[in-house]
Amino acid sequence: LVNIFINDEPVKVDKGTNVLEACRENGYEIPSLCYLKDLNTAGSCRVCVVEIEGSRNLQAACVYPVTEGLRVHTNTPRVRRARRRVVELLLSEHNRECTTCARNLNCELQTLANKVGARDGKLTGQHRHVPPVVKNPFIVRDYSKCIKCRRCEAICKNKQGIGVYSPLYRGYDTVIAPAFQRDLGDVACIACGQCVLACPTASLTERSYIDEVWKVIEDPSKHVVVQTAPAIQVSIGEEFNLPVGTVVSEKLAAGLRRMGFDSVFSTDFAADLTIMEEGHELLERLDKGGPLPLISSCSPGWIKLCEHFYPEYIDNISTCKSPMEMFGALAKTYYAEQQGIDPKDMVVVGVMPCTAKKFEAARPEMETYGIRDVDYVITTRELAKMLKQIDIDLKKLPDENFDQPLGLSSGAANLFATSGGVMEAAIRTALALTEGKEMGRLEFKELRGTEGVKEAEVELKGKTVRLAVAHGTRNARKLMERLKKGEKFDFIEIMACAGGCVGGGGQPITNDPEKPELTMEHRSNRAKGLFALDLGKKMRRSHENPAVIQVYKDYLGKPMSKKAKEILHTKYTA
Ligand code: HC0
Repeated sequence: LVNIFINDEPVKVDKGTNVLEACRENGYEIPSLCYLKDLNTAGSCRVCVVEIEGSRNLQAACVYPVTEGLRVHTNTPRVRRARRRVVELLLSEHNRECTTCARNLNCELQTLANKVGARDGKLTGQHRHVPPVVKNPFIVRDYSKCIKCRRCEAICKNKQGIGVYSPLYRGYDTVIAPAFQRDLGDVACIACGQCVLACPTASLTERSYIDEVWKVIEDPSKHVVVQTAPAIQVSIGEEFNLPVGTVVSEKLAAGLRRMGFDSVFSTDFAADLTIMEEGHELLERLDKGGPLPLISSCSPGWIKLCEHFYPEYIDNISTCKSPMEMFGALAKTYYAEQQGIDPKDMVVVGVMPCTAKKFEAARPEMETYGIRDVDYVITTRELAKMLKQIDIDLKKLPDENFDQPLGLSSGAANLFATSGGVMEAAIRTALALTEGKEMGRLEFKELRGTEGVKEAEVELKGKTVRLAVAHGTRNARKLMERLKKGEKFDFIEIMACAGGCVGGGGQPITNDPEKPELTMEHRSNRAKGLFALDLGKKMRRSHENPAVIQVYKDYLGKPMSKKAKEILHTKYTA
């Protein structure tokens, strides 16, 4: 520990920490815009300036290390004036359409301007008025709102291990963008949206489909089916001031019904279906000797990573469509047939914690018998906005069930949204199927938790099967490099975002400069809600789901049947 003085108060802080962290730990809410703990310490925004005794200039607290006896002053008139001026300068070139902005009331710059009392009277610089770039189906870039904090660059490079952003040009003309300022859809971006989570303003936002979804809901000629991903039930509560990880499945069903969706289902049902298909695919590949390892296919960011960086492993990816796509395909075939609805009049909307799901829904591979599987994907944030638009406070809604049959799910399905969950669900079923009886073991703690790459072994059909789980593409790349060096695994789960889908780029964004939503702690708290859901269910294995059993009986025959392959499987080409 190191002894320092903050505003003349003696405190002990960890050696190696910076002044910003030291102050925050001791109750001083030093503002920041560019700083992200362990990810971005550029010291570029200068809003965290403090006075350090013995130093002539004000210092950026985020890059100033603590040393024995250091004396810091956080609230002198000079500090207050400087912070206010810095924010006013940022505002002087910022597109200040705050009232109509996607991040209105949830913008760190807006909050900070209010906090430091910025009024911007005299500083009317050259505002940027370039229209937002709306070229791809997942992320919109608005350069007129970029404050060049470079958090997007830091998270993409340092956390995801990709690095599509860098600063281009100089001075006022500087932009943080992909090389040659190409669109994110034209570079190796995997659409994960972690940059959207990190952006303090609305310079990066999801491509919103709110208006399109209201339009189809209002169209009486359309039967609009909504499916919500497993992660939504433990995260949307945050948008309504509920504690992180609060399970709101039943209120979610009630809210969606009140929005006017014709059928209110859950992607979790299709997660169970995925286990049936992927479990059988694994057993088939183990029997036939490959291609192994089988690698999970539900995370579209991971698929994109594989296509860009590891095309030689495309055949290892499971041919199963993701649960979201399986759901859409089944809704427009089986369910449409059951209900006597022309699939052309059915619209499937996915509510996902993920921006890459918007990309996935638009992929040419994702259609069945010439009809698109999923028509629109909206994020957790977009759904919360829509609910608020119609005056719904989610926490005050009554509990209602999802519609049947595509709304029923096992505890295993709920786990899909957490890292290791797909693997745990698959192993539960694979063990039970190969042993010919229900196996006692349900929980695989070695596949849970925050470790970047997790490994385990199970005995399947008298064979030792090596399993690996990676989350966050930086960790995924480490695992893929091990494969390239010749390490052997049989089954791998990869999720593009740290923590799995609970940490997706479409999840709630706080206005807290410490960005808790980027931390594993926050994401693990969301996952706790899913583990509790699983634990509370009688039905904890996917193959026990009676709705899934019925679909096979009525329609698909058996897993990996010709029909199942036509509807539920696909093939990627790099
Ligand atoms: Fe996921 Fe999924 S678990 S990818 O994270 O597999 O987005 O929540 O919906 O499709 O089920 C996201 C979450 C899904 C899919 C499921 C899988």
